[in-house]
Amino acid sequence: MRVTGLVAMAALVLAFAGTASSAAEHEIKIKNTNGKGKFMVFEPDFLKVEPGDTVKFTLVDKNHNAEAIKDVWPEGVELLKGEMNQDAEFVVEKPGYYGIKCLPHFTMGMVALIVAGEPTNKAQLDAFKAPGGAKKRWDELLKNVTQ
Ligand SMILES: [Cu+2]
Repeated sequence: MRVTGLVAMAALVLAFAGTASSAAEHEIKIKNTNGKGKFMVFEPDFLKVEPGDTVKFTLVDKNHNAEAIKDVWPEGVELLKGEMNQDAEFVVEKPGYYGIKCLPHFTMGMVALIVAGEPTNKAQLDAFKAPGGAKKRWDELLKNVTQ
């Protein structure tokens, strides 16, 4: 009787956890400008998500793409590789820091950072050196991350 009760309770807890953690969808726009003097932008350029969520990149302006910064990407998760002039999306399969770049505008600072759950790849984040003009914006993004 006692065991049956425990099993029933465990089933209830699992059922509740299942509904509570239903995956969400997030959108990042790919744009030429944010309208406030910032050019070549992902908007938003910082997102907090949960593992299992989907992140969609919507192309607003042409001549951009969205793809993984492979040095800041959890091991074992397929690298995002959006085509030029296309929307893109990926499922955030694991906790971690996910770096995003637009390939043609990477060095101009067209970058984004996604944090999922409790990241385990902080070492990647610490080791990564953003190139050229991306450094300033990348450093701004890092301020969102609790040290
Ligand atoms: Cu771009």
